[in-house]
Amino acid sequence: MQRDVAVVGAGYVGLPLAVRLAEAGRTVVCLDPDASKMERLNAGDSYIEDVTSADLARLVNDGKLAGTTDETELRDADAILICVPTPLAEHREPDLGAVRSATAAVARNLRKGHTVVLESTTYPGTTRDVLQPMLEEGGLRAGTDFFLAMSPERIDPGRTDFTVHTTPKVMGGITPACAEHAAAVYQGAVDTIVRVSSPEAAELAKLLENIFRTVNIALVNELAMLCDKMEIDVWEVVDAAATKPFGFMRFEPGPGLGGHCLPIDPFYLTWKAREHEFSTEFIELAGKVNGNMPSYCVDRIARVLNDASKSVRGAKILVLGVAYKNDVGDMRESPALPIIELLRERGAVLSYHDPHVASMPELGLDSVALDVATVQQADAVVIITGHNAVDYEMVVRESRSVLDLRNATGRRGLEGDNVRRL
Ligand code: SAJ
Repeated sequence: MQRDVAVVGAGYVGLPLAVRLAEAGRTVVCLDPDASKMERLNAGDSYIEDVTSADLARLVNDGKLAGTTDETELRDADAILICVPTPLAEHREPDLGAVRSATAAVARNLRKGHTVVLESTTYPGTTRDVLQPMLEEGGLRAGTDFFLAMSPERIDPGRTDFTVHTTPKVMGGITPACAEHAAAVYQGAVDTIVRVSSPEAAELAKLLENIFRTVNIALVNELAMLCDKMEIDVWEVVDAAATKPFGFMRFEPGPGLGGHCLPIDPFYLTWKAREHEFSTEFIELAGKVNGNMPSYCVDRIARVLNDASKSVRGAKILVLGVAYKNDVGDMRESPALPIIELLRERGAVLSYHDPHVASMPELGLDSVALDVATVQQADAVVIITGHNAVDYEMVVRESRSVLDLRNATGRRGLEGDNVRRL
């Protein structure tokens, strides 16, 4: 069946993109190796928080959207968008395995007239040096027989103020004709398309966006450690600096850097820069500072217990919030994991409450109910992620000690002699 667009990889990036394109009138097929996900998609049963089953079912029933595990369906699509993960491998080098297998599937089904767009976050040169040769192996040429471009995804799970529709889309083609054809795929589905001169510019723009965040988060994390020594409230300092209406952007200290983007994307550039004998100092320093935050926070917890004449060994510690950021259930690279492991190594007895994470099988823990008894039994309560669906007023009232790593209490006006903050 002929379709306008095929989306390869129907995860937290691919599915919302496919839904947006279908809502904009395109006929879309999602190709994903996970048959259970494709069955759920075809049944109108969403597996992605940002996509409602109602919207999905409507588009599927209208014949606008379908899921498949059959790569030959790529042949009948006019455009193919690759939205697969780009993790780091064992030695923190890029792992393009998913990108290569997706590209190989596209190459096996490539035909004249196809437009192929890479959306996955990656180092500059991936589209030209990895995808283009693979796609041209069969004899077709990018720019004349088919069209190849890069347009980095900017999906922020859970965000509602900016969506696929309203977030500007950066687009760089191997040739101008490639850029033209790729832009046409998104025209009408996204409000703004920002053309850049090459795929490399598009690849690097996305990395800059996320490196900018990791470096600035590391800056405030370093400041938090200095403020602790200087007995200055870093949260008050950040609040004050953030009153500057220009030339400043608010970042907050925390227990470390989690998620599927920030801890990973910058090291794609670090790896590529080495080819040019270039060391990305800011990225590596930020990685060190942010990577050190979990052990720094464990030392702060030990100090809180020590102030109550308690040792870490045998202390009952209740962790509030283990997801990588507020109000999501995603655990990827969450700093809660190393913090809990380090506390356990020192002999603490851990429990946690997270309204978005029912269990942590890798640690053999289930989320406990947050009630007065649970809070009172803890020698210390540690707020690692400041979810909104937590009764911080009760926590402050009933806890012996609270170490708040996110200022979840302070921003709610909750103070107490038993409360310490990062
Ligand atoms: N964090 C801090 N302090 C801050 C901001 C974040 O410690 O001031 C921590 C968070 O707790 C989390 C990690 O950093 O552990 C990453 O947080 P994030 O707000 O950057 O959220 P992400 O990882 O979901 O980043 C996504 C990215 N989106 C894409 O890559 C398309 C990022 O580019 C967005 O800027 C970000 O969402 C966003 O703005 O929400």
